[in-house]
Amino acid sequence: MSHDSIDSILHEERLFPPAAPFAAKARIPSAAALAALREKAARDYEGFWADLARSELSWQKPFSRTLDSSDAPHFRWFEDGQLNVSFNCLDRQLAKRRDKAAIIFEGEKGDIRELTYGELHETVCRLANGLKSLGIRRGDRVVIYMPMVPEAVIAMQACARIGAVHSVVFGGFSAESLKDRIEDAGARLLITADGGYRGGKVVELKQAADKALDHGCPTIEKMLVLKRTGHSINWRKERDLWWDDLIKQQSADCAPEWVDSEHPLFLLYTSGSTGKPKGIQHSSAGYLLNAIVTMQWVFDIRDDDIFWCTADVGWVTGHTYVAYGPLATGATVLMYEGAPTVPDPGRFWDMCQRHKTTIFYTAPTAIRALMKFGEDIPGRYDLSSLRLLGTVGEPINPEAWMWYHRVIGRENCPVVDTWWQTETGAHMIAPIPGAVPTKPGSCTQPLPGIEAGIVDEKGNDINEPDKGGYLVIKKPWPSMLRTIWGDDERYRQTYWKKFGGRFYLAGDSARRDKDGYFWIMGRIDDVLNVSGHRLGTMEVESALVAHPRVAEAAVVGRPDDIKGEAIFAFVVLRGARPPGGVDESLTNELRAWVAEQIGPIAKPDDIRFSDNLPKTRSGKIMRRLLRSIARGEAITQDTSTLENEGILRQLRGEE
Ligand code: 7RM
Repeated sequence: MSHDSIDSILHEERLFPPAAPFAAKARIPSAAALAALREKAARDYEGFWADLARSELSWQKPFSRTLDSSDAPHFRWFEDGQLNVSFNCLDRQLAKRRDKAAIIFEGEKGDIRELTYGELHETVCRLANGLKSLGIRRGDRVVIYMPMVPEAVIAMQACARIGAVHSVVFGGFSAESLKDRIEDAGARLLITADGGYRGGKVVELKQAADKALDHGCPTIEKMLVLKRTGHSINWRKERDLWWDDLIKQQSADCAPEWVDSEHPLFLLYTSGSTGKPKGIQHSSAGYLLNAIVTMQWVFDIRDDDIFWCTADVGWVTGHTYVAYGPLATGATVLMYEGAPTVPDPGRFWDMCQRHKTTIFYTAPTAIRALMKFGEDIPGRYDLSSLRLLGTVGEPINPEAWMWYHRVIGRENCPVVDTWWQTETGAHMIAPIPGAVPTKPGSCTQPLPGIEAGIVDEKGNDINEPDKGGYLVIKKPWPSMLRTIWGDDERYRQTYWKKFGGRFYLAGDSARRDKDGYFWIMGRIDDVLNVSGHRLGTMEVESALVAHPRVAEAAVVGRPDDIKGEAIFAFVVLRGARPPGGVDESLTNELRAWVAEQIGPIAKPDDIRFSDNLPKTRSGKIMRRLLRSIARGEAITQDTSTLENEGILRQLRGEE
């Protein structure tokens, strides 16, 4: 999105102060308490983070140096300390919470399982020993390609326990995407399941995993398979291994592997402006610290909460707010395997009622989709257990915010709109519910210790209210990404080059209103946000041109009521365009092709065929023009420089 479209965005004036009963019990109970925290961070930035790291993390070896910036843009936090993330999530809960539910799981078909901290610890230890028996060691990469079941978290925790680096690949990604990620990470082990249940269907994970390994992935030695569906699958005896067979012979004791603070905890691939996803590398101590403090500040987590984050563990939200943050704070986390509309669109509310969910965190796209089914559906359920609601992943329109607040929260629950990214590891800009009044559509203000700003092209602060600019973070923070796996140059280029290494470039544009509230406007790069999922236009284009009939493709986003953005593809076929247009079957074939190349989330919603793409004389595709066309807007761009002005009619679908 460009900065000049900002004036058209709604100016929201409604203000929701923290409800007195909520604030009275909140961890940060007032604006004054928050101001004191901010003041401490401003006065002594390193001391602020060092104190939190000492009080919130359990260290095997305490650190003495807080932040080392001598090798910027590589920042090292708590560098000489040692700890183990799984110890911090599990072992340290055992004294007080051994019999407390750590995970409450519900499958799409309604099967329910509860794992206490004691049981979770035991299973994680068994699997960790199992991984060691397969020769997996500190620093080795393990790819996890699983349904949304407790074993996905167990696998992540087991890796953390032995210092192996996990890379979770979302179960909705195709064999091809899985293969690319395995190869980029050079993983030795793949952990998957025979399948999972989602949207009333079986997701054939093992089949996709077989296909990925058949076409490459030479570094993979073993495939560990969890039995979830019990359906028949192909089996390679020398390579494949059942999860249950591996862990049943293992001891339930596994001493944690103490690692340095900076030891990589995980890689997570995310889309950028090229066709190749970036393996975002996170640290151990710094990552966990921000996961913990945001659970406390933003979610105000308490021991009696039932915390439900609906994100899949394949996304960063599922990492920080399913697998790590809730466990590291001793919370009970609710995990759901399936789709929000199975068996009907009351599923989420039914689950909130049955499990007495107190904190509910989901994506705007889900809220908008469920909103369409009307208020009667949530009205049938008792949602009185809820005390806090959250959103993440994309801008939430004030209308959806108000609906969430009124219909789901019964005007009793603060709504926290949390801005952050795969790269930031945890919330960066979000309301602190007992202290910060909220405005529908704004993620409000940066958290204490996070120096977010909005700057112009030169990197100068934009202080004028409502004027858009680049969203940046001006100081390093503990959970920031450390690099892009295997491509440090891209790390420097993507995040640091634009402002000469002074600021972290988030890739979003934003404005700040007269009260200092942040409003996220959208991406400044070629990244789409489809239902809160990041997708590069180049990724979809590369998938399209890999099809034998496609010569060229250009992909843009257009606004969509539910998904936020929809994918619009302009395609030039090889050879002459068939007279009378292209038949529907090719459109369907290309959509299915993209689903196979990347995953169903990347399927173009519209495909328009033309003889050529609009290019400047230097050969650049005129994306702004294509965006206008995809949105059905009048074309205001100057098209006189177009090499081939005559194709405009085709692109508009008029021929
Ligand atoms: C957590 C996550 C990151 C991108 C980010 C934004 C957009 C995320 C919000 C948001 C407006 C929000 N990680 N985004 N949260 N936009 N308001 N509260 O989503 O790496 O997958 O995506 O998502 O564009 O840069 S992510």
